[in-house]
Amino acid sequence: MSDTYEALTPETLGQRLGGVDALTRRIGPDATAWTVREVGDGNLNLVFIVEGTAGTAIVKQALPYVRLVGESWPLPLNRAFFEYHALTRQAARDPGRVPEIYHYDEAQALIVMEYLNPHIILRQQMMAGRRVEGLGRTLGEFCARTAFRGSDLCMQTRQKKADVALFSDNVDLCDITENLVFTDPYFDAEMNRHTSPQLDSVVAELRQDQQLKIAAQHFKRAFTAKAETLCHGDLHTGSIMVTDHEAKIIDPEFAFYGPMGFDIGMLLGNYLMAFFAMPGHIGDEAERAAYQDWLLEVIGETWTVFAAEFENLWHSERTGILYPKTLYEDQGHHPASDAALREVLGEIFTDALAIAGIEMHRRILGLAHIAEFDTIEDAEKRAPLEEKALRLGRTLVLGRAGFAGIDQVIAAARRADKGASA
Ligand code: SR1
Ligand code: MG
Repeated sequence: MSDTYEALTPETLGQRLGGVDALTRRIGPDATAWTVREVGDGNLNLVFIVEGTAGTAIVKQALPYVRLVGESWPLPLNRAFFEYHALTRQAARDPGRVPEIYHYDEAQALIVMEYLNPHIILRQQMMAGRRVEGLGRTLGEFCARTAFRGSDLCMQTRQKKADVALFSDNVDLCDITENLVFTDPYFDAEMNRHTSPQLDSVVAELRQDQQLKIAAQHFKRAFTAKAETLCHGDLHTGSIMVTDHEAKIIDPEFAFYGPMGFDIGMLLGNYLMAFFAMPGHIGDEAERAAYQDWLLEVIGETWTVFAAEFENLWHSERTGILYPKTLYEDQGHHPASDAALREVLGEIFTDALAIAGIEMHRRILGLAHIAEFDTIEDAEKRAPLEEKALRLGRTLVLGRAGFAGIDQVIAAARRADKGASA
């Protein structure tokens, strides 16, 4: 491949990647026999499924602009570099949970990786009312393992600081989050959109809420400055691929060093939005109620497993500079270690709740919406569901410290769904 970047097309891919051994070994050497389909439906990149006589692979290539918006919004190609480095770290920290990488080409901003089949995007699975066995466990473990093992609780400080420096260059993708997630939803920003006029009054109410704006910026400050761990950075249900029995995590191009509650918080926010959107997807009332119950179980399990796995790692892998065992266990101060763990987990929990609420706001008020709501064509039907999510989002952000545990979050979601105040 040349050193000069050029976007691939289904027509050129075979000729351009036909000499890449790592690919031909997996899918077959005769590139003229490959079938190539461009299937990218995300906001940023090209994604090709490449099928050869011996197998299939994914080729993901960054575009020099935001695909969702077009060439008027340039975006650096180096997001492929951060995705590649994040994937290698996640694979080491939670083996088997991210696609295997076959090949990375920095100049072409492309990653050749495992084709997950018959997996589909979790968001689609949820809209179809289908469950995923063990989803909460898998995601809880993934979030705990990546949060803990990427932090100063576990890593050697030199390695961690080098990694913070490496990922600190992911400026442009962080900039997207800083604006689209933490700021734009809370004022009338140019690229925003919402269901109008149905939501106009609730949107005005939220944008008048000065405490909410302070809280959103508080968490933006945490996003920019609380470099606790390597976060996936965009862990919504479109970044998870599933079968009925398995989940894999994809797409960490937004990776950055941030708060340990960031990924799990974004995920909880997306689960909650799926929960509220269900009347738009499952018509039968009993079936819908059962599926919503399952979504709430997943919320409970994701957090419970996160906390349990984090605790397990606290006891077994606390080898970093923070809360060293020399200061606690080695002095016989086990209760202090347990109290410190509770404090850390408590802070992660409140951070996560606030991030969940902010994520719910930005997906309904900002530029990048989610299919659960957007595919409900009737705005009269969509708006009340979005409003429930907006209101619970506000409660999570402002009332974060008042939630004693995940069961109270679940109870608040049920109340909000019934139309009572969250
Ligand atoms: C302009 S990019 C919009 C959103 O898409 C990505 O998946 C991230 O969630 C980002 O915020
Ligand atoms: Mg993505």
